[in-house]
Amino acid sequence: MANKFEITAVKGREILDCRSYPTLQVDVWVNDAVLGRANVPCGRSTGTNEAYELRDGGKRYSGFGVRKAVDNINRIIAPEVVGEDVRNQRKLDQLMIELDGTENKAKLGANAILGVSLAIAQAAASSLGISLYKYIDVNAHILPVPVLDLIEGGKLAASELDFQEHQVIPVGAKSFSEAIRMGMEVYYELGNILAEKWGKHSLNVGVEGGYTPPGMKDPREAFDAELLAIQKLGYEDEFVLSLDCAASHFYIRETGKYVFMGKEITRKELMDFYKELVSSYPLQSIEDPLQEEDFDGFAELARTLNIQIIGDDLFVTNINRLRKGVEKGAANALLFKVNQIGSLSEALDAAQFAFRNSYGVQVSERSGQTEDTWLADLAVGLNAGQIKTGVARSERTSKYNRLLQIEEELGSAAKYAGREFRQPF
Ligand code: 2PG
Ligand code: MG
Repeated sequence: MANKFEITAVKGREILDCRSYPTLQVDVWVNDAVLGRANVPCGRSTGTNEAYELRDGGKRYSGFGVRKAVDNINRIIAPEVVGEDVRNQRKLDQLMIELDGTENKAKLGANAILGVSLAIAQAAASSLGISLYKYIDVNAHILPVPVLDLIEGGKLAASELDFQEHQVIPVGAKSFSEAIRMGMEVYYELGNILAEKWGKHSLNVGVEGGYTPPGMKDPREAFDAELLAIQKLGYEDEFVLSLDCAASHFYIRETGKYVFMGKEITRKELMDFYKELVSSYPLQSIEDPLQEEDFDGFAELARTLNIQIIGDDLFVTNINRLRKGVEKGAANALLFKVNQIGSLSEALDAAQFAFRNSYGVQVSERSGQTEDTWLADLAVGLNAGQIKTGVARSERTSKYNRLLQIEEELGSAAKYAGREFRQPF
């Protein structure tokens, strides 16, 4: 008979993400009785330095199939992991990293390794009879502010906006459940405002459920509409604005310029534009304001703007890139996406390194999500204080619904990050 914590089976399978592209689901069985299951997310507006996502190529699913990764899980990883104690997360992650042997997990696939890594964590928590967030940290109690992407552009929407996400954050709410209610009320009200001014096609949504007003090109128009919705509801003191510019995706490497609102502009002009936005709007956070290799530019913005500057494509949840960032003072927050690095323990290393250096951590979805909810548990488990997981449809709301359960489970121990979202304690 296996011991109570022994991994007795590992099985990968191909499933669909929210965009109907294939992704991985992994089952880890403990003692033939307890199941840990995890789905792997995928990005679209990806950073160049992310770990390798293994796809099959060929005709099947237009090349996006993940049968090779499934095979790597079932034939290469499973035999190594079966028989091990499921609570040894770090040891098992290390084992898979060594089995892969490449710098960026190109052999087995970061998607394959991550799926097993997350399913191991889920299985360990279930074997211990506790929630995943408590398994991550016995002191987990901070409910994150939801960073709501209400108007979409860039690579995630068929709109003309260059910035990817025009977000609102309900920092003035008293609890997570109140924050979600207020955020969604703004979402409905914004829908009415946009439909009236920009036409009913505004209500078509992008990948994360945010609106896509036709003809809207200027991020200030997006902010104005959001602020109007916020004001109409009497919430002007309770919300702040934020952005994910995803600037690598409108950067022209050959010229070193950015194509923004139909014009080629210099890095300096873009940085001046951010200054103007910060002085005219309640803007408190900007993700990826510049292209992914511009550590010096990220440092200058962190020094001069006095708001949160988040590195997503800049850091790719990689402790080595984050270390370089900390040395240079580049940005002051990490976007935390576990599949950018490809194992839970390496992602946790990056988050802890960020905290230790007074960087904020925003736990984030990928545009290709699934109905799985481990992201919510990680946000609370890290006491991160901020989560970004889109605004509407079940692959997004499943995380919010899980956070509502966690808030209930924690009861009076729960604390909403609110205005302290950058450093919740
Ligand atoms: C981002 C994300 C999601 P993707 O840039 O932050 O919001 O996009 O998952 O496509 O990389
Ligand atoms: Mg981003």
